[in-house]
Formats: sequence, structure tokens, C-alpha cells
Amino acid sequence: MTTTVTTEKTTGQPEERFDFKGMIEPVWCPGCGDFALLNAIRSALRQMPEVERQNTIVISGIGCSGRVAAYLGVYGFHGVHGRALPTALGVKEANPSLNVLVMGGDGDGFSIGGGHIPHAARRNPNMTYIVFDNEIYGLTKGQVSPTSPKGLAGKSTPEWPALEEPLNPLAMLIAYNVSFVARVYAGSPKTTTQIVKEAIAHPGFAVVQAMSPCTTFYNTYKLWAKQVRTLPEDYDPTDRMAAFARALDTETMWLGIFYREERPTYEEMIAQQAARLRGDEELSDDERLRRLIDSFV
Ligand SMILES: Cc1ncc(C[n+]2csc(CCOP(=O)(O)OP(=O)(O)O)c2C)c(N)n1
Ligand code: SF4
Ligand SMILES: [Mg+2]
Repeated sequence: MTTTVTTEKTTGQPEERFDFKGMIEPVWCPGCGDFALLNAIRSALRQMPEVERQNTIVISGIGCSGRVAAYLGVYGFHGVHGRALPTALGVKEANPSLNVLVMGGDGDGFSIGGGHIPHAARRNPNMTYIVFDNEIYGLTKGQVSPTSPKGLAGKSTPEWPALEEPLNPLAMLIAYNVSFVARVYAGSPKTTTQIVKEAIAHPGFAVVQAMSPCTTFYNTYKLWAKQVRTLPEDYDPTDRMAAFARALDTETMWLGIFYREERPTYEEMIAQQAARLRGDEELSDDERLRRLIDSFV
């Protein structure tokens, strides 16, 4: 059931805001971190007057987390495993006025779909990708994922603990020059809401690693509770080397915005290129006159 909630507009007048609840109740296991992330994302959307349900779409991957497309009351597309990002890029470039949110798991985003991230980063589309990272394949019953710690024996492979080193998604995203890189934790919902808002407001490709314990196949609540800390107040997210240093500190699970940079978005660049090819780009009077004279000589 969907309801509306009352918020205060900047004018001080109460405004009815849609609560961004989908029509389907989540079927996640009790205690799954995805519940807290879903609620934090809904709060973020509610607090952003510029985000309306009719101009917002969630493109999700396949996995427990991928179900989120059905649980948010906006347009949704539950795509193919590992292909949420290219699908979202197509949607965004076809209709740049949409708020495009991409969501999926660590397996979906960093394993089968991992090759799409650097190319999205190069293009810098104005969209937000939230990776629900439980360090396990939840939907398919507990196989180890690209972020599982070395030595973790998934429930489906109890005699064969992971031999591989885990990926470091934050270091990878910073190396790819993703223009907004952040980490949040399901156990810190207020910070999550705040950072998701900033990610959506960021004019460019924003990726948020959202740590989400899987109570059924890899319950990390106690472990992560000891590891999480918020980035210090004087931390400078425009300093890329400092961002690397924090990302490489794997003893602490730092939460916050690691890195942000503003540069032209793919939509802006496409629009400029198209205008240039059509010959209707915005030119100064001097430039128009120069081109007119050139056309006579
Ligand atoms: C092409 C393809 N390969 C494999 C699968 C099987 N599969 C479905 S979900 C999934 C992994 C889910 O893990 P993750 O992305 O971390 O999501 P979670 O369930 O943990 O939220 C896999 C391997 C599939 N659906 N399609
Ligand atoms: S299997 Fe894990 S990730 Fe999937 S719904 Fe259950 S607790 Fe959540
Ligand atoms: Mg997972």
C-alpha cells in the first residue's frame, strides 16, 4: 500500500510527498541489511523535492538486492544479471531529463558486470549507482563473491574456502576516476540517507558501495559494527590521493564521501556534439561574424 507523508517545503508550507513505497512487499529474509538500505533510499528520495516519481527510474541487476526495483514506487526495470549499468546508460541518454538510479549486488556489479564500470566512469553520465554489498551471492544461496574475504567458506562450498583475494571496490572506483565515490552501511541509516541524497544531487556518475549484511548466508553485523567509522570532518574529498589512502585502509570500514569531482556529463557532451554537427551550437556574435566572413572567402 502506498501513502503520502507530510514534509515542509522551503516556504514553510506543508507539502504532501509520496513515500516512494512500491506496491510489492519485500520478501527479503528477516534482518537483511537491504531493508535498512531501502528505507534510507526512500527517505533520501522523500527529502529531494526535485525527485518526482514520474521522472525517476530504478534499473536493477539480478540478485536479492535487484528486487529493489519492485520495492520502490518509481518506474523500474529489473534487467539481466550484470547488465544494469549499460541498460541505465541507454535509458539516461534516450531521456536525459530522468533521474536514473541503478541498484544491484556485489556479484552483479563487481563480478559479471564489473567490466561496465570503467566505461561508465569514462563517460560520466549523470546517474547514481548503489551497489548493495553483502560480500556474498545471496540469491543463489551463498557462493563467495568478488568482495568475500579470502578464506570465507560459502554455505554452498563448506569444504572449499575462497582462495582469491577480495576486490577493493573503492580503490577500483577511484582508479577508474568515477566522479563521486562513497561508502555507506545499512547499520547507519541517517548517514546513508544523507550520502544517497548527495550522490543523487551530484552532477555526474556517482557510485555508492552500500554495505548490507546477509543474515542468512554471511551475517557480518557484529564484525562490521566493530570496523565502521565515519570519515573525519576535515577529510577533503577532492584529494584523490587521500581517497586512495582511505580506500586502501581495509582495517577500518570508513563511511562517507571518499572522492568527488565535477566535470562535464555524457549528456552535456552529447548535446554539445549534436549541436555542433547540426550547426546550431551557441556562438558569440564575433564567432558568427567570423564564420560568415570565412564562408565568403
Ligand atoms: C547470466 C547469469 N549468470 C548467473 C546467474 C545466477 N545468479 C543470479 S543472482 C547471482 C548473484 C547474486 O549475487 P549478488 O549480485 O551479490 O546479489 P545478492 O543476491 O547478494 O543481493 C547469480 C550468480 C544469472 N541469473 N544470470
Ligand atoms: S539471502 Fe541474504 S541477501 Fe538475500 S534476502 Fe536473505 S539475508 Fe538478504
Ligand atoms: Mg551479494
